[in-house]
Amino acid sequence: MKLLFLNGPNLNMLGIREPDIYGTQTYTGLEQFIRGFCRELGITCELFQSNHEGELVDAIQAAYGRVDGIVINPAAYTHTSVAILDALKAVSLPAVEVHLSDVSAREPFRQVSYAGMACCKTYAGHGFAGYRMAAEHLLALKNGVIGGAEE
Ligand code: CA2
Repeated sequence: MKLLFLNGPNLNMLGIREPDIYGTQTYTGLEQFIRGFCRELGITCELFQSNHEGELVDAIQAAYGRVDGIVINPAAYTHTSVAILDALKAVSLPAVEVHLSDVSAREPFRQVSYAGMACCKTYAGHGFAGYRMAAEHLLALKNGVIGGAEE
């Protein structure tokens, strides 16, 4: 089981500002957290963060035929990027959307998720734990414990 973890713009700034919304841990802390639970779950992981929409699209395309699934926090591009939505649709890999904060309880512009339209599941408001929940969901999907049409 190999998963690609993608993080979008400004997530490299975690822990530096807005700790009330995004917590106090840094992006390096998030990387360590992801690598830690992947080791525990027997998942091979690739991590990529970019502040550039096209680089995220490139990373999704490059995942085609190489990984079993994608965990993506597109950050602000969640709410704007048809390009990321199209890339996720193009590779047709199982994908799960993650948000550190509970976007459903924030500003109206955060209620729309383009990327989410190509994802089989969304975890929002669970902080770092959402990434693990997403990986466990993709693992269960691969192992046939749950079905793809479940939600
Ligand atoms: O809750 C999430 O994970 C978000 O994807 C985070 C994005 C935001 O635009 C989405 O609506 C929800 C923001 C990324 C991180 O932004 C920071 C801003 C200041 C300091 C640290 C991080």
